[in-house]
Amino acid sequence: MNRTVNGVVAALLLGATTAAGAAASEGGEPGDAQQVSRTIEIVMHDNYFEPEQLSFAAGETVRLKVRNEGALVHEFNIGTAAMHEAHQGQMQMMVEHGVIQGDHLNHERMKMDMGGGHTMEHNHANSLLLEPGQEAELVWTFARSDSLEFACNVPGHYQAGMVGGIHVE
Ligand SMILES: [Cu+2]
Repeated sequence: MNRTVNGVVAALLLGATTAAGAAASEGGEPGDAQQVSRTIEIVMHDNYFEPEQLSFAAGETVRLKVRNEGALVHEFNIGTAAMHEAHQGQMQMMVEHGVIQGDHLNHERMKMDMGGGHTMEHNHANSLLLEPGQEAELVWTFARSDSLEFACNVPGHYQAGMVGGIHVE
């Protein structure tokens, strides 16, 4: 891999770090499991979520239990439309580098050193990346917002309808 490509990847990962930082102020922040008021189950399909809308009270801490019942790798990500768009660039790189391979994740390639201490690992407080059959959860405290969405940013999935509204009041 040449330096130019490394530079592009590092820039994308830095961009993603900024987007995740924005999540803490725009969409809320990782919550304390002791404060959870309820558990919401979300199912991923190819390519939509069930349910398609979520509603929370501002300041509410919930457990979001996400299960992938589709045949493809899917993401669950809390953010604004602009944050999702920025993250889609990074997910595109993960596909181009063989980290996301349709129905599975290549964990070896995830650990690949991209230069500058960056890897292709998908570690974001506001997001889960799941293979078919996998289940995981996020504990999240929602901040008041009128522009939040939950979405899958695997290339093409958001555009195919894998996005839902989050209403926080
Ligand atoms: Cu998806």
